Amino acid sequence: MSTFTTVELIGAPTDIGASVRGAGMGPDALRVADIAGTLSRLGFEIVDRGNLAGPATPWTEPANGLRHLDEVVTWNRSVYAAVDHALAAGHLPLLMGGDHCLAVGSISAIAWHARRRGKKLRVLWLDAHSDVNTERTSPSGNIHGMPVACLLGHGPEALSGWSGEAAALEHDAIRFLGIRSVDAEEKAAIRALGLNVFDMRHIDEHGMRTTMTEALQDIDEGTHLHVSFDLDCLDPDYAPGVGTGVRGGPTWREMQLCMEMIADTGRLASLDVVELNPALDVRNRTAEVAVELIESLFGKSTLVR
Ligand code: 6HN
Ligand code: MN
Ligand code: MN
Ligand code: MN
Repeated sequence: MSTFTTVELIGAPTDIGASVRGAGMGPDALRVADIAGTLSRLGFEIVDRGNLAGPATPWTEPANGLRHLDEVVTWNRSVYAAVDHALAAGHLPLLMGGDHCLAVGSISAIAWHARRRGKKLRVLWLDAHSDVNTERTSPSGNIHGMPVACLLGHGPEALSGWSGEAAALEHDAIRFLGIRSVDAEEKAAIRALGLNVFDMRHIDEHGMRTTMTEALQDIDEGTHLHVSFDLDCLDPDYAPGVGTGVRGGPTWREMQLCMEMIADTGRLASLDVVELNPALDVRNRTAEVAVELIESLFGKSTLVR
């Protein structure tokens, strides 16, 4: 379904932006769940770049509202370079996190390439959380709650401007899906910035099909479509292996439809899979569910017709 023939797997084994340990084991859990074999059976060439190296997580308290800022910057620099390299080679980068702070490096590199190629960048942010905190609003200081603010040009300076523009994303380039845990000041930011949020109430009332039709409404031939898939988007009944799970998310089947409708656009050009925490998982179930969903995202169809 994608115009890409080669998928490049990039492992970023770190929990540097979180305060729960374990997301650093995400890349290998996805490999154990056979992410490479699954995508190759769909007809893609797979290049596994292995795991990036980076600083250990020091587990210190936040300083000036930011936990582990220097290490978060270092990890994101490596992610930026790896994603940039994959895109330059004409490959589809699949970032295996790691926690969600890594989307700063990933999406900044993608925004730089999309702009150079004259593509319209659209990002689907599949998450229980809106991740739009800043060092001034965050209740935790955890940078995995801030990547959207960074990409919109409102985050800490050290994580801003990486795409070559003040903001990697225009406020209307990102659509949030599955949101159900938003801090009070994040709500104010969402309103002030005019962000496009399809929260759980919206999915409950309109269903996944209508919601996805709305979320994908302006995707066309000129679009670079990026999916930033935080596994806590799913209901924890289906995806227990996450550090900040929130009840009341989409079911396995609803999430499958979401992925199938994205695949149908034929515009998927890059992907982050983040927040998988094998230390909290049950027999690698969440990694297996992730691979099943990624399979649909890359065009496996359950349609019989
Ligand atoms: N994630 N809003 C909370 C915070 O600490 O800022 C939770 C963030 C979770 C982030 O799951 O990617
Ligand atoms: Mn997230
Ligand atoms: Mn989340
Ligand atoms: Mn704007």
